[in-house]
Amino acid sequence: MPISRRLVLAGSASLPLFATSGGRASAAEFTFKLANNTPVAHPMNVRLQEAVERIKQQTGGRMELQVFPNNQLGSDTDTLSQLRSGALEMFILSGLILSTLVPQAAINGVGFAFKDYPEVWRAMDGKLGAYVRGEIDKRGLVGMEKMWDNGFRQITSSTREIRTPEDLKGFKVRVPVSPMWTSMFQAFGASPISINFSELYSALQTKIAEGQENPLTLIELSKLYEVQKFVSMTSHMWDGYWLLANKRAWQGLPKDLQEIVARELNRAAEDERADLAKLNDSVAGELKSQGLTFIEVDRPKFRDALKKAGYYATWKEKFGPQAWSILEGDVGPLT
Ligand code: X2X
Repeated sequence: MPISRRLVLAGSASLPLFATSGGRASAAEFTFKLANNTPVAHPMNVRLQEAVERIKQQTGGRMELQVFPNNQLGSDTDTLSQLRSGALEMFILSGLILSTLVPQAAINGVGFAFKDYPEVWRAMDGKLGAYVRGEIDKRGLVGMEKMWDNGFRQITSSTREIRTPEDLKGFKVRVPVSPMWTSMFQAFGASPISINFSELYSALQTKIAEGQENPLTLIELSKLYEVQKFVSMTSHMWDGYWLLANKRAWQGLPKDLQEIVARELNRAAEDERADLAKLNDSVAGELKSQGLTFIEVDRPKFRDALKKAGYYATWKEKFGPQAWSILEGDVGPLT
């Protein structure tokens, strides 16, 4: 295992989830592996584990899901390849990273598009989500109906304090591997570096990147506060995860099992959303006590900077009129 991954894993307090089901022969008729990038203690993995139990019970043991959290099967980029080839049956992946395969899946990441969670869920549980799922389907994958929350993203730094868009000029910021992220931080005049989440902690520790951006919950659970000093509350985009299945694997499941698996995973996603909504209220206090300095910013100024740089015009063009009008139908005019 590369050193950087060992560091990330050493940062998580618990054992891998699959330890509970591994190490013995499975009696199940169907076994799916399900990967994700969040730490074991993240509500995603807590709620997945509950869904695993419910699915096992409701299928009378015919269906077993084995959960691999924390990028245990590899970086997000590698894991997406495994999902496409069928080496892996299920993967929970940010729509923005998925956009390297399904370009329209980046649409929820348009900067400052959503003002709050009610607006997010109305869109993603409604027309916009259905539209993206249709695009996912065209690429040989299946997207479950309910997205999982990652959150509104905030910028952290170990060097400078980001207070205004100008402070981002030349800022060496790690971004996930996705054109949407690179383009946004280029529009701010920063120097974005694409790095997978599995390499993030060490990239910050060794100062390959000065900063990064993630929701507060992940900053806490991945212990990024150990290697960062400041957090600027930009909420510059909302990021969520699609629960994806390899289409051949999914179609190989009998209909009754498909129904149970989809229902229970969708229910787990809704539970995870509620967990994160609660955590949002408490996690800032914890991060402060761990030494992170919070900076409140004037968000419209950041949005104006993107507008001036032509960011919205570029993405309107890339997504095309159909997708853009669905998004604007949910959030109001963007350009
Ligand atoms: O890679 C990230 O920063 C993360 C964990 O937030 C995503 O999955 C996009």
